[in-house]
Amino acid sequence: MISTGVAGLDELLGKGVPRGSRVLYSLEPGVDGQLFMITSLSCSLKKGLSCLVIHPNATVGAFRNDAVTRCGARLDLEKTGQVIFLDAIDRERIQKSAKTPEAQAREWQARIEKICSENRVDVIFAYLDLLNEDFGLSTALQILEAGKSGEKTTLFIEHLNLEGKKLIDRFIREFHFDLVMAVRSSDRPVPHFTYFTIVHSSWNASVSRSVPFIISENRIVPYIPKIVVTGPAQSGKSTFVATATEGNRPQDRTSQEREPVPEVMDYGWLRWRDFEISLHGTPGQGEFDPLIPPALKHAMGVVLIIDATKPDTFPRARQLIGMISKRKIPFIVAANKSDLAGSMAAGTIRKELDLNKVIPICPVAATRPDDVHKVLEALVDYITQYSP
Ligand SMILES: Nc1nc2c(ncn2[C@@H]2O[C@H](COP(=O)(O)OP(=O)(O)OP(=O)(O)O)[C@@H](O)[C@H]2O)c(=O)[nH]1
Ligand SMILES: [Mg+2]
Repeated sequence: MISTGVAGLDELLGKGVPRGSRVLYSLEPGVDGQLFMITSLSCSLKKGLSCLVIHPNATVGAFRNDAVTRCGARLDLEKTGQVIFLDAIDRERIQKSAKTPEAQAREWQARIEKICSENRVDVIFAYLDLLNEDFGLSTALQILEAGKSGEKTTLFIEHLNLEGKKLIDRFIREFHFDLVMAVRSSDRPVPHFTYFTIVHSSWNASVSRSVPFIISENRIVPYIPKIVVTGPAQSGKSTFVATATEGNRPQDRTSQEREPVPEVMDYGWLRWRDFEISLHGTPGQGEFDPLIPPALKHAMGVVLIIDATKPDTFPRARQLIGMISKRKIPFIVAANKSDLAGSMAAGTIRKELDLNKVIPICPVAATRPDDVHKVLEALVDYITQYSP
């Protein structure tokens, strides 16, 4: 397997992409997604793989500067003989020596074939846009395929997608890419939030995922800016937030990345697997009810905590379910205090709360870290589900 180096992505794919795959990073205009390609390149170099970078838009020097700025000190293209470049200067030479587009395409192909036959090339990182402009999509891809004569050469391509879903479909159906990743932005539930979306994976058809992320300190960080923890009074909300965030020091996110939290609310931050998550716990008493709608605004998911030993609090729980459902926020029910005698079974709770079968109900004790993490896992799984 070849690691993509992107936190969260390798794990979803099953340790990376199989050798010999063709991978597309499809960037939506206006979305800062260039770090995906650079991260994968940097990761391949660190693993000692030999790489060919095809970057007709810029010179090697400009590419290197840009990569180092984006990637911090982590990308060292200088010292190794591990990277070969075809850059803007090569493009200029090809344009001078071959007059027609057909001849130029043949020249590109010949150069790539020559490099790949004279050197070991494990991974090719290619920037598609200018080749696409010069020769059209099919020919541009054919040129890049020239380096893949070795079955085990892996090809990563980045392009700026100006045509949307129609073009993504072509890469899947017409050009049979193994992995198609869209880096896109969405306004729901959080304005301008960016996601990386596995639109297609040939070796694992079941991974269709969309992961919210931010770029922090030159890294791609899967990030869920807001999960709301709510429920009737005394159900265990504060306990849940405290257990979930135990041992995690709050990260200083800028105010743009995280909204201010009223003092009566519980706030906690945690790193879970590759995700950073912030939890916002609402107060239980009815007097704070006006805080709940603003708390639910821009929430990516909700944990509804109920006390499974107190059916008399269920009418309040139903009221909260109404508020969450109205906003179409993914939510999960944590049936708390399952450690106590007389706690109700999930099936009974489902009936009492009139809950649809798709809503998960987890019996938990909010005091136990394992239980709390099980709830977060189920919710993150739910939040990142994606149907193309
Ligand atoms: N046995 C048991 N008790 C729990 C559990 N979780 C919370 N409690 C207890 O339930 C009571 C309420 O817990 P909190 O976490 O303060 O509940 P809350 O929902 O934040 O309460 P309010 O903010 O006042 O609405 C406390 O006495 C907790 O110790 C649990 O898993 N098992
Ligand atoms: Mg509380």
